[in-house]
Amino acid sequence: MASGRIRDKNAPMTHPVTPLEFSELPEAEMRARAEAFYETMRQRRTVRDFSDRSVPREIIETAILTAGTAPNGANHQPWHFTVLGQGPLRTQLREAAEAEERAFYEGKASAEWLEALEPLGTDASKPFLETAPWIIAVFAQRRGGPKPGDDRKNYYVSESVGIACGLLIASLHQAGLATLTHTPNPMGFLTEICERPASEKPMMLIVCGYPQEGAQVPLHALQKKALSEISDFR
Ligand code: IYR
Repeated sequence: MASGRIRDKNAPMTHPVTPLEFSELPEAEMRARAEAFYETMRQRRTVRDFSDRSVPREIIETAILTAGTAPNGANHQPWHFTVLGQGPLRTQLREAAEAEERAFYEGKASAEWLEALEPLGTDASKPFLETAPWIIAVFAQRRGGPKPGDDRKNYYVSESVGIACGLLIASLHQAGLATLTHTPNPMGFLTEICERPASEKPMMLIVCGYPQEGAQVPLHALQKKALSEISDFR
């Protein structure tokens, strides 16, 4: 009888396996590393004013590789990242996004939504779409599979892509860069600008670079809920 996840050596092997590489840390070091990571991550800010200073492409590539390590449905890795450097596509992107944002702020958004956004001070103007050195457009693939070119159903697509975006943002922050998660709504224009298939859903833009000198952040964004408010232990 098989017990738990440990393979019975006499059972026929259904899928290839390899020994887990796992290095256990001394408890003091576990605590210190968890604290240090929290200290790093709590310094992350969503930045809306970007400098046009360049950032090496390799940092973006490594962050995307990091995003690609995210746990995901059946290891189909249902994501695609289109990276837009500075150039004419950015003007197109800005014009298309600002048109949607104007429609949002000038009518589509409910009064409740606009009220929720007030403490952030956002409006339809998105100059960072042209200034920031890199913009990563994230697409979710409803179909795909574990290998490039597969065409099978993907599973837990939003969850998988959401986790990948979290890792991407954490990697860029850890590398010393500022980011902005931007979600113009609707985002259909990204399919065309990035030349992606209609079967992929544009999920978000991750704007990345250095903050503009004198950049400010809304105090509202610094208010984080307490541990007791976001968790319970039973
Ligand atoms: N997409 C708009 C509105 C917006 C919505 C939410 I929810 C935010 O957290 C921030 C902005 C914009 O980018 O201005």
